[in-house]
Amino acid sequence: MRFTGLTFFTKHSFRLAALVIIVFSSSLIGCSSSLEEELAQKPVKEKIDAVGKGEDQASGGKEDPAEGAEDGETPVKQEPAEEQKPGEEPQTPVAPGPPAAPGAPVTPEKSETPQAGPVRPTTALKDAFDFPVGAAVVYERLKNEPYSSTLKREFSRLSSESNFKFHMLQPQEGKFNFAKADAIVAFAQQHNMKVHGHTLIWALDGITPKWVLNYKGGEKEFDALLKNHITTVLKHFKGKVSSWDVVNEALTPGGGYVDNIWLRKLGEGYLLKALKYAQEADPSVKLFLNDYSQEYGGKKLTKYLKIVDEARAKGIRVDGLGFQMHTVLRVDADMVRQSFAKAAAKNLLIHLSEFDVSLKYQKPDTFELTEELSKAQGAKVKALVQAYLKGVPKHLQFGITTWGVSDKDSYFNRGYSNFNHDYPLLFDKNYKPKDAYYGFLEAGLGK
Ligand code: 9MR
Repeated sequence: MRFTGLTFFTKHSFRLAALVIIVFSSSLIGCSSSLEEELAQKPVKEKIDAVGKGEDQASGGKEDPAEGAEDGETPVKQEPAEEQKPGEEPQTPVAPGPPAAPGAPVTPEKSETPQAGPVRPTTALKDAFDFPVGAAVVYERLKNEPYSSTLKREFSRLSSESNFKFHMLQPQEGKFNFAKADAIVAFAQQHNMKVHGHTLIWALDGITPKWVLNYKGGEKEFDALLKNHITTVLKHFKGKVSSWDVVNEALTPGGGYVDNIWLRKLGEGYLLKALKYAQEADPSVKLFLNDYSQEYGGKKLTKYLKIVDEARAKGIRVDGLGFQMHTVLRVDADMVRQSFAKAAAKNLLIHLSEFDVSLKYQKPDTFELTEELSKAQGAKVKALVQAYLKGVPKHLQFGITTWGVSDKDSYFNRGYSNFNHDYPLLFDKNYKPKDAYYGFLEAGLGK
């Protein structure tokens, strides 16, 4: 029996989970928002990720059952829940919500609008900045218009939502499949874009292929497995992919190590091993540790900076930190600036690696974008990009990557039943630039 995406959720379990999360979140929102409270919302994020993991895992890295569907993603079906069978994915009831920032420290929204008058700048995004402006793509969409022409016109770096992940590149032991990732690289090369690889390891069992979870062996065998995957992938993309997230989401908000197969088999040192193997396989590539909610400062960021010190003391390179920046309107841009500055002070490249500003959080499923919210989003995007420009010295500005291109293809708007009403990105569902786009652009143009 094979699960496809969310097929195992009954309407009942889905609603129940949604209710629990809404009640839980509301109770936090009602309090004055301390950092600890904010971080306590992590379960929402984990559950969201589990949805995605389920989707990808279901395809097992093989041809996606939805291949040929508009965006190549697994469509949502709601079917009766089933018992988990040995070897199958756990059935985590999941309610959607924004991934990282729900409890982020709050500043009152400014009513400032991103554009002063009816005349909008016409510069392409990629031409407004000295660093690459990226978008995370999905292989299946590259042939779609206006997805493809928007990418070519506006962006100078590609990342990928999933096509470079472990389960996609090595779905079965020793059988690497680079076809989709290679196609993304070819598209990028054809259009003069850089490629950022996301991600060699994701520190969560839900996204790790079952063959790895079930792999027989102890430390020595898992060490060899880790080394082989990283070495094979980096050598394959040598000269084509210039930077990598080596490990994604390794830490809990409290700064502990996320439990996962690599931690259990290799101990905390797996993170440094992964960096070392990557460095050995391709010394020219920039190596990142990527995570969410570091932008709000706190224990996670502190721990990453400690890990960087530890790595460097051992001669292991960490070039940069990826701040995902899946965020919401309430986030305080100045506090985010301080987090960037703190990390940059360690001489780390700073990548805003998965930028989007969700609007739907805690709104009903019928939520629609209003002009007022669109303007507020534009102002927030502008403030956050300015925070990046101010907080990160020029030579450490690695770039900003949005997680998708338009609201139509945002991961918020697919795969989640009754959840196609978010507007987190720079382009609307018809690929028309939004206020968020102009906010981003104007920050780059210094307006
Ligand atoms: O957007 C990605 C979604 O399409 C995938 O199904 C999911 C699991 O592979 O991963 C999503 O991307 C995540 C990224 O890899 C890490 N940070 C959080 C992103 C959103 O969940």
